[in-house]
Amino acid sequence: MPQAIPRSSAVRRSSSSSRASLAFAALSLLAAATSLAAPDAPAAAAEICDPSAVPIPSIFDPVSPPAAEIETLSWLLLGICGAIFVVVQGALVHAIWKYRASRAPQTSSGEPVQVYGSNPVELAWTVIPVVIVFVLTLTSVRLIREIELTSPPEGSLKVVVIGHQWWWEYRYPDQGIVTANELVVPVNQPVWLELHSADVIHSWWVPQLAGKTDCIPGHRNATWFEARKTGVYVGQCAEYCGNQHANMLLRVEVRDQAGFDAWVANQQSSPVDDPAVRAGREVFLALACQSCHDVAGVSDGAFGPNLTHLMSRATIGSGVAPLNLDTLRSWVNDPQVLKPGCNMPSLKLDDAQLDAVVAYLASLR
Ligand code: HEC
Ligand SMILES: [Cu+2]
Repeated sequence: MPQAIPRSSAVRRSSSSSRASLAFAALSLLAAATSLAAPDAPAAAAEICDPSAVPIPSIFDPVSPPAAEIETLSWLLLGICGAIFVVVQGALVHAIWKYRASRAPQTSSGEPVQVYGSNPVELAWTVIPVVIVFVLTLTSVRLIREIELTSPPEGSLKVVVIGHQWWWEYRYPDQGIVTANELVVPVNQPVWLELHSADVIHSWWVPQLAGKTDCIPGHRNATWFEARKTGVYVGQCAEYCGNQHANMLLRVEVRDQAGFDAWVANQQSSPVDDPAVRAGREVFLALACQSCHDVAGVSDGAFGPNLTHLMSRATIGSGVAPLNLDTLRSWVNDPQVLKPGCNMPSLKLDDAQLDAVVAYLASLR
């Protein structure tokens, strides 16, 4: 059984390929969902779902203290339940064998001898479960107290998470950053998440970082994690929230401090204003795009994802496909192809408009 990981020490670097089979199947589900949903979409989805590209989200490969403590408790639970299983099944097999009909002492009526009441047995099956439940209660309460903090850990980065049907909004109030779908954080710094919802209940769950926390309309929830290893960690919306629930990928990129600072500086910069793509910006402003999307200093729609630094993201449509010119064009032409049922309509642009808008969006680095 792995050791509990103290907050200050490095998280065990396990190569978890042998445990990958235990990992939950979010990624393969995602792969299935996207390929079923999008028969003629650009060949794109496979890349994100390639386990060699992103680690399979597994509670057995924690890289953050809350996730590590959950793993420890899970092993304890599995151990106790496994022992109960062995004892109960063992007693059952033993009884079946020992008291089989051909060997049982028979009474004159042909019935086996009936035995009523046994103090030792009744005591055993009362006291032992009470002790087990007591131990599990205490360990669970201790864990909840440790990982469910009521205020941010010292020195934490604050991020507001807003669940939308069917994408994630991330706001960094202290940095003045608003972005979507991809959370970027520094390694070895606590991250304090404040979770909200714009519509229905969603649930934020990146198994390698922390436990599930719901995003509830009209209610503020909070959770935290501290990634101890750089890399990309993924998860899924964990509360059914409508038809594109399966396409709310959670993607967290943990960077070293310099990489994070560079990301922050880029996000804080004004959107690129390239004269070569002004025509596209005009189309963007002339159509309904601007009423749903925010591009800092250009438009201030708030219904859809912020597009100010769209191309700094690796995926589009909350992980439904990698972000590149093909998927971007397909998306703007008709988002319903890649993500059927999503809340962006096709605005039926003609080819010239489409070229112009895509060129404009592609400039938003
Ligand atoms: C009715 C509101 C609405 C309009 C109008 C609209 N969008 Fe969207 N857009 C959305 C929503 C909602 C999403 C998120 C969909 C999802 O991922 O489920 C989105 C997603 C996007 C994305 C992907 C962003 C990302 O990071 O995944 C791009 C790019 C985009 N829209 C561009 C446009 C352009 C260009 C136009 C105009 C031609 C436009 N949108 C018009 C609501 C709108
Ligand atoms: Cu959701």
